[in-house]
Amino acid sequence: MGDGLKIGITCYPSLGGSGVVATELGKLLAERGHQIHFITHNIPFRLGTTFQKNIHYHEVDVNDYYVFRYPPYDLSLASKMAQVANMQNLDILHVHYAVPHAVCAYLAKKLAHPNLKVVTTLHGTDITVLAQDESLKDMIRFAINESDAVTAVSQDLIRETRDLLDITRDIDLTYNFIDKRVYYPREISHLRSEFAYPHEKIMMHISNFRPVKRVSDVVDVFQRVAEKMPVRLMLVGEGPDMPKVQCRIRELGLEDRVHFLGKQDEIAQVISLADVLLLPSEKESFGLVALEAMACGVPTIGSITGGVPELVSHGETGFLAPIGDTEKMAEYAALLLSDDQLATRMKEACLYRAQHVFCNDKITWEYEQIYHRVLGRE
Ligand code: GMT
Repeated sequence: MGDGLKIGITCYPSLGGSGVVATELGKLLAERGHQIHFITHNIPFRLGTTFQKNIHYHEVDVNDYYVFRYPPYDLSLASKMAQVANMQNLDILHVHYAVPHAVCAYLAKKLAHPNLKVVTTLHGTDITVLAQDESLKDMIRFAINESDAVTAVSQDLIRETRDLLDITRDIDLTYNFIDKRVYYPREISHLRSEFAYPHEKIMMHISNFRPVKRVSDVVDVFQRVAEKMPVRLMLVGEGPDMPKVQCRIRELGLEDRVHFLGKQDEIAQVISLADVLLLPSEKESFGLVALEAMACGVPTIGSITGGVPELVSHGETGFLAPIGDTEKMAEYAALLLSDDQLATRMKEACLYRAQHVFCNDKITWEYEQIYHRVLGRE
């Protein structure tokens, strides 16, 4: 096992980019010889079901004694973290998403052996939404200040954390990453013909269809482009705004040109079908799906918000416009989809940027440096 560390990872196992990043990081660290212990209420969905060396899973059981109106998940989690830390002699608890995980890790650290260190990774809404809630603000600030290291997925999120919580401590920037063995342009010509004729271009949106994603803007951009050229829209994912979006598509008479794919697991394969990804979000601290698209050679047209401008290089790997400016986004989309040379140039730039700036080896190494630093083993 050599210099391998023993690392407990806690995340939301069943939804969102933060769970994906935490799980993929755990898998990569395990490949590098670290012992990884997932401490979650369900098996993280990206973990898969096959046996993987160096990966362990510890399920958090919540006590639902009849006096509880709300079973105390946070206490069960903290207690499980401490048990696993002691039983496995963990070096690090790495928690993804501050609420409640960073608070639970603080409690666990008090209960566990004295050498345990806590690393907290902030992902976005744990700060941009929850830290605005006065009933949680002080608790989040406390847990961040008490962590041995804190990382955030974009410069913008670091800035917002400082502004909203008045935090002055160091926060490390660790961008999200993709596994380049999984995310690369797939050979999908056989599939593409199922959705579009050869002369048509494919626009795509992938999200959880929450209001923050502004999926109505996706439809608006698509309608504007469809007036000028033959295009199809593929919508991937599900969520609360889906009925509204379906209704709008019917009102506009666009049903024949829109494909609803629902939730999909093989994202690299699905994204490879697209000529452009649309991400017009109101807020996005990073925008993992735009990175997944970039790694498959697909440019993104997105909004200027949060960490998106740090990820999508305007004019090089996609285009950015102000939030809600669907006219500008449609203009960029039409430009990209009608100029093959520009599309090829952008595809190459996407592949280069994904592999050099956001590749798994680089970011995993950065996390390892942080672990070694907090353990005083630099
Ligand atoms: O907002 C979501 O879609 C879920 C949320 C999460 O906790 O997974 O996403 C946040 O974390 C992702 C992974 O770091 C980022 O790519 C998303 O941009 C961020 N979402 C927001 O900031 C709204």
